[in-house]
Amino acid sequence: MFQLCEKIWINVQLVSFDPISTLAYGLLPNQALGVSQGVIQCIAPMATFEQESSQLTHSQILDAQGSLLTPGLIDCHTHLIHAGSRAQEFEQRLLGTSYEKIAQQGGGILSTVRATRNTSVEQLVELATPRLKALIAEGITTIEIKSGYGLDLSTELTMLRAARELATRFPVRVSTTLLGAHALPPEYKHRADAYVDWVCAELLPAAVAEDLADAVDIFCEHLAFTPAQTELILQAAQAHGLGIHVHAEQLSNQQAAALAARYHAWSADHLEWLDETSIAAMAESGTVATLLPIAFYFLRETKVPPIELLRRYQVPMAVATDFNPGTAPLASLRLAMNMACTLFRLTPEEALMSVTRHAAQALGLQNQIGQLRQGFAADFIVWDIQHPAELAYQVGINPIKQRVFAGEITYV
Ligand code: DI6
Ligand code: FE
Repeated sequence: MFQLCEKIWINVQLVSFDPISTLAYGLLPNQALGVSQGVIQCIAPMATFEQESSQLTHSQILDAQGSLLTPGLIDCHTHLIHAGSRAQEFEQRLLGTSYEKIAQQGGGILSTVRATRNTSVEQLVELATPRLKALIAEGITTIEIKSGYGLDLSTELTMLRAARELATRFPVRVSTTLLGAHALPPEYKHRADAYVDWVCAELLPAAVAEDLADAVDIFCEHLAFTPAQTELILQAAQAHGLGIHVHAEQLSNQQAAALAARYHAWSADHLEWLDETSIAAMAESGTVATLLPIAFYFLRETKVPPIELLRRYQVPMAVATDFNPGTAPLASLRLAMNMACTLFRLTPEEALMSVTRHAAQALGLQNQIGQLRQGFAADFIVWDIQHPAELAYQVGINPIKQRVFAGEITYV
C-alpha cells in the first residue's frame, strides 16, 4: 500500500473528519499516512506500515511521534483584498455613530471602495500579503477571497486577478468570489436595479471570460440589495455555472438564506436573523451555514444565530474570519473558532469541523479538501497539542509543528 508513496508520516493520530469514523473528531489513533504527487495515497494502522516497511526503499519516513494531524484549515469567507484603513470609522463608532449610519453617510464599504479604486494588482497583492501570511502561519491552507470593493469593471477584475496571483506566490489554495453586488456604487445612486442589471450583463460575463471567479456573492440586506435583486444575480450565476454564496440575514431577516437554498447555494453566510423555514430550506438543498463570529463581536451584535435549530436540521456549519476592514479586522481563524464556541456555543469539535470539512463544502470542494482521506489533497497540519479541543481553546500561541501543503512541508 505504501510502496509508491514519496513521503510517509508515521505514528500519527489523525483527526480525519472522515464520516466513516465513529469516534469524535473522526479520530484514527496510531496511523501512518502516505503521500505522493500532492495527494493522500494511503492511510493505514501502524501495524500495516510495519509489515511493509522493509520494502520501502524510496519513501521518506517522517516520525510524528504521536502528534495530532488535522486537515489544513480553510477560511471560507474573507474580504482579504482591499486598500485603505477604517480605523477612524472604528473610532467614530466608539464615539456613538452606528455602522448603518456611517454607511448611509457614504462611509463604510464605500470608503474602502474609494481607497481600492485605482490600485494595481501588484499594490493589492502587497497589501494583502501580511494578512495572508498571518492566516497561513496559523494553519490555513485554503482561503476564499471576495471582490466587492471596486464596484466597477476594472477594479472588480483587478481584485480578482490579485486573488488569483496570491495563489501563485504562496503555498495556499484560493477560491475566488465575485461580490459585485456588495454595495451600490455612487455612479448608480438611486438606480440599484440598473446596477444589478449591469452586474449580470457585463461584470459577471467579463469575470467568467477570464476565469477569475469560482463563485458569486451578494449582500442581501436593507442597506444593500433586495431579495428580488439578489435573485437576478443568483440566476446569472447559475447560468454561468458558478458557485453561490449569499451574505444573508446579518442585520435583519430578508429570507435571503431560503432564496439562496432555492438556487442550491454552496453557503449562506452570517445568519444571525435566520428563521426555521430558511433552515429547513438549507437542510433540503445542502447549503452550508457559514457563521462569522468576529463580525458579530466587532459590531457588538446581540442576536445569536440559531445554532440549536441548525443542529436539529443537521445543516453543516462552517466558521470563517470574514476578514475585512469594516466589521472584522482580526486576521485569525483560530480566534474565530474560539469566538464560535464562546459567543455562539459551538463545541470545540463543531468548531474544528467548521473550518475543515464543512468549510470545504462551503466552497464546493468537499471531495478534495477538508478531510484526511485517501484521494484528498495532502494539505494538513502536524500539531504540538494533546487534544484537538486545544485548537478552539487557546489563541495567540502557535502550536504548529509542520505545515504540509500539497504534500510539501512549507511555511511562509
Ligand atoms: N458584510 C460584512 O460583514 C462585510 N460585508 C458585508 O456584506 C462588511 C464589509 C465592510 O464593512 O467593509
Ligand atoms: Fe463578508
